[in-house]
Amino acid sequence: MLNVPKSERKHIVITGRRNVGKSSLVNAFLGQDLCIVSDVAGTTTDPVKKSMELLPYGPIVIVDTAGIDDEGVLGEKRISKTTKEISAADFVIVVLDARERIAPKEWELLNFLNKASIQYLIAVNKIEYGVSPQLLSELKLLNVTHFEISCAENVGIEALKTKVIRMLPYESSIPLIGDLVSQGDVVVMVVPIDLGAPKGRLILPQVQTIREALDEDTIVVVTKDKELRSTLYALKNPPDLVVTDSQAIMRVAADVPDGVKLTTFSILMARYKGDLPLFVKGLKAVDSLENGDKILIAEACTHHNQADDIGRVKIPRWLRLHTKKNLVFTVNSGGDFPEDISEYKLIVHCGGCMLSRQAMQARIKQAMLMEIPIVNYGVLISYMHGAIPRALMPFEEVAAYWGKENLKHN
Ligand SMILES: Nc1nc2c(ncn2[C@@H]2O[C@H](COP(=O)(O)OP(=O)(O)OP(=O)(O)O)[C@@H](O)[C@H]2O)c(=O)[nH]1
Ligand code: SF4
Ligand SMILES: [Mg+2]
Repeated sequence: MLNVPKSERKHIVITGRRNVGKSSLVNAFLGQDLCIVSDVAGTTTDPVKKSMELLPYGPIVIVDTAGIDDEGVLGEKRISKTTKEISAADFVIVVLDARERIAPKEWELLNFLNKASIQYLIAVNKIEYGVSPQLLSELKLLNVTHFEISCAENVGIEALKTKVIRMLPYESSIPLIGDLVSQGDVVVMVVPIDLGAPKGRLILPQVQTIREALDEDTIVVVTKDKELRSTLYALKNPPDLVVTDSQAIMRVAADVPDGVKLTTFSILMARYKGDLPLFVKGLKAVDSLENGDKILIAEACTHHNQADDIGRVKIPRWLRLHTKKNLVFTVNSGGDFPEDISEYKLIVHCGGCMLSRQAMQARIKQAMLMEIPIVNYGVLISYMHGAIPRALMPFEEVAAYWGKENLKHN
């Protein structure tokens, strides 16, 4: 299990008010005293993560957090760290004190979990003191799964674990390309080697797509955009699928025969890490942008900036040209996503190849909660180049949605 990277394990986050027994529950889950437990409210200050094997489910990460009712400036910082962990969680356990009714902060938390569609259950702890009848009736009204436990007396922990295992999201490993191809298919991958390409290697989405296509026993032909025509000419039959770098989409679309499925690495990534239908929906916002609107360009890593950098130069230029509006761009790069995104009218995210799916999903969730449209580089570039219907062709449902919406510039 040590071979399973942290980013690919399900994250179970334990949350609740201070002193309710969150750290005690983490220890009970682990069967060891890893987290500090004390009757001083606010003992846990930073998230504590521990990898473990939750049998028979498999490897998970369990996350202890600071209380959601922490106070003062430091308290607020701790709460915002906790919120971040919760947003990125695959599953949340909300710990309540059996003796008390649901407090306002706990109602807020439950509303947040419901709004963000995060799976959770409630653990009512310290039941040896008796369970408050008011709490029980509130829980009944809420209609949420709850478990009565005592960490001190190790009561209900095994049943809670079993329930968590049953409720943990089904591991749907979304393929990059696997479901679009079959054994023996010929897949042409177009990889321009220009100034923007890294020296001596291909970028991660290209490598991953090639590998997955090979795993599906397809015949992979890798070529540059310049040689695409001769490549197609050299093949006995038209290929079953062509995947290109987004920036070459128009040139490539002109060379690939009409009936042949064509898409981009970035659109494959949008589906794999992000949410392709949501990004396509996000395109609606592009044509309603106004002068002075703020756009967040989010890059998940801090790569070396090129003279004609895609996020800093090309996308702002194309968006200004496309909308004919004077837009204001902010670039956020690296592992941290801004906590406050309320000022933006649109988020344009990179492919997120360095992010775990879960972290990418947390960013998407944040945008959805704030009702801010979000797109990714590839989807937006294809749209601005008029290539969206073509690049969505392999994804029937999304293509149908696009067709139905009858968006402008289509
Ligand atoms: N009686 C009883 N005490 C418990 C139980 N679970 C935890 N405690 C006690 O409650 C106190 C708080 O426990 P913690 O696990 O530190 O609580 P926490 O929610 O992590 O608290 P913070 O880190 O301060 O937010 C400690 O004194 C624990 O021993 C339980 O089931 N029954
Ligand atoms: S994480 Fe984003 S910015 Fe960094 S290389 Fe991947 S796609 Fe590009
Ligand atoms: Mg604690």
